[in-house]
Amino acid sequence: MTENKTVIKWLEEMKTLLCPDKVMWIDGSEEQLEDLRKEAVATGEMIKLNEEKLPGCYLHRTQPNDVARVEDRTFICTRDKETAGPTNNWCDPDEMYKKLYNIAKGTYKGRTMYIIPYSMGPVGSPLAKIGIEVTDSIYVVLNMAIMTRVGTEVLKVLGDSDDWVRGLHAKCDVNPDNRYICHFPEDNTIISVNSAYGGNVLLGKKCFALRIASFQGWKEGWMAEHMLILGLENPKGEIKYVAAAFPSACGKTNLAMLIPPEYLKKKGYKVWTVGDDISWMKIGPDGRLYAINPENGFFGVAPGTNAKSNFNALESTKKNTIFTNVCHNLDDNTVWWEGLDNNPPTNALNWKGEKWDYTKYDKANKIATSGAHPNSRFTAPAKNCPCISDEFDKGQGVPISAIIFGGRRAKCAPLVYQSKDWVNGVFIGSAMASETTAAAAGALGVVRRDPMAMLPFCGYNMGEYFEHWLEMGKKLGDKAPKIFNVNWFRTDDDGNFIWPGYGDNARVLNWIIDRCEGKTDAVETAIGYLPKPEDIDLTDLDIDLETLKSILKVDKDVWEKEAAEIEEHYKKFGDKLPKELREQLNNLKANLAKM
Ligand code: GTP
Ligand code: SPV
Ligand code: MN
Repeated sequence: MTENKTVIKWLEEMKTLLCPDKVMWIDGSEEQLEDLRKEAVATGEMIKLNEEKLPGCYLHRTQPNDVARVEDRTFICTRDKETAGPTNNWCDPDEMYKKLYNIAKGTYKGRTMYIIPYSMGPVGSPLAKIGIEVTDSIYVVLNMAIMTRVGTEVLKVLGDSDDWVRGLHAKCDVNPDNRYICHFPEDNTIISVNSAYGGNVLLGKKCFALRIASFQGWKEGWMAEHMLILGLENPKGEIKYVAAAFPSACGKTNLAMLIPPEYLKKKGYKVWTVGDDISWMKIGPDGRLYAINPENGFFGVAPGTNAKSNFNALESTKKNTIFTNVCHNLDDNTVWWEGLDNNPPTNALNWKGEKWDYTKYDKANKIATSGAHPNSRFTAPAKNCPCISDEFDKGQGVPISAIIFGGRRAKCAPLVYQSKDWVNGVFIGSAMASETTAAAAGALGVVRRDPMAMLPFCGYNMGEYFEHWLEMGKKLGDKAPKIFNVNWFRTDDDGNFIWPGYGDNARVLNWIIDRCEGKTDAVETAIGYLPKPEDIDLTDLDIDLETLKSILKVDKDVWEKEAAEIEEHYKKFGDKLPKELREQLNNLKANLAKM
């Protein structure tokens, strides 16, 4: 398949280590993928779904102990511990290679070693990068073939270059006590053992496109971010692009594909999706920031996805999609999840493959009683998406007008506000917090600081990462995107969301774009510029101005507590915390004191 000496050498090492019975290069052809699907169905690894209702779709279940990313078993292995920084698990690379090679040794015996050459970003794009993943899982091959561009073409583009990311995945016996997701950014290498779930094993995604790529971006002067990218088209047909960073399961896929409310649709507003999870951004020849989506598909959260909340995501899943850990409707061999509709199947298997009784569903104990796992997912080709952007496949990137941060905050952050400038925006991103979700193993609903939604994904010292953001701002100067913060998740005293969210978030996007174009005023507050309440259009909504005001409120006491928590959060970074951010915190405190 290739004469690239660096590739051949590494693959020889892998073969010697793993001892596969067979070796198969993934060439990207439909015939080869179809053979693999058939094989996976024959072994029970995947279930073929109803060909009429869900053509080309499959269901896969992972082990019940292997259903989400495992942050406590994710490591950044750099020679110097300081390089990994205070927010990552660290281990000495030599020690970790030894440990992982011991775990993986001989585990491909009786199995096939699949070699997947893949491109993150359109093949040949100046912003794209190449990886090779070896795996013993057909599920991984088939998912990678949706999520990335795989095959022979990629090797042609690579030629004899050594600029590619090595990825070893070995399922082993899926033992959680020996599960490790390890990154060696100084060697462009990823090793993942004892898992077979999504973000742990589709090595192009979080492992490469965020952890390794953020490190590369730091060294090479670009950015790899946990951001969706969308284009908002106005009635004149102009499209403005924004990138938004929200933590896992906080609404990126939903915002990326939103359908504006009827009154805006009628005027001619429309959203085009460029990406729903990851953004690679580089300064273009005109000095603006350009973004590509390095992925080729969506690995989206299934529960809550329905024709009303996210029509475009649901449409994307109707063909050639792999469902993981959803509920299996045995009556018509289709799939179901909580929030799809109000008709749970009566003859069904839950995400563990057990007979499921929907009447026993208990919201307080979802893992045990739900049909679909709360972190169940669909892997759908991007080209299925009815609103996929024309720019998606082009590879030169789209110019970003605004960067938006956000998270789940029941009380603190207002619906939307704008930073005073880039440095203030970096401060807002660095101080971001959100309630934890089912996307990672661990406690749910706990507020944690998640800077730029990158806490689990930054491949180096987060203090240096903040500095890198500040540096990018200096290079961008007055061409820098404007930075905003949003929060769709403010709740009332009964715990209900106050803002309707989903498609209605277009109302907030419009304010953001208006601000970027200098078309609308704002109110200066202690934390940044807030909208004048009447500037958020409430047409056809049954929210009154008073309710809107309540979610635009900056509460002095709440924010003083927030400032104290940010101070605590900042302590971790020691002398790596850029002094500009320390000044920003002091300014915030001074502004609050004046309130
Ligand atoms: P990852 O794929 O884990 O990175 O998640 P994501 O950020 O793409 O989140 P996604 O869009 O899949 O949404 C996750 C959950 O948030 C789903 O249950 C959605 O229904 C819910 N959600 C998304 N947008 C909104 C919103 O505007 N308001 C409310 N209340 N919930 C939302
Ligand atoms: C996330 O958790 O942010 C995801 C899913 O997008 S995973 O690929 O598992 O990381
Ligand atoms: Mn994500």
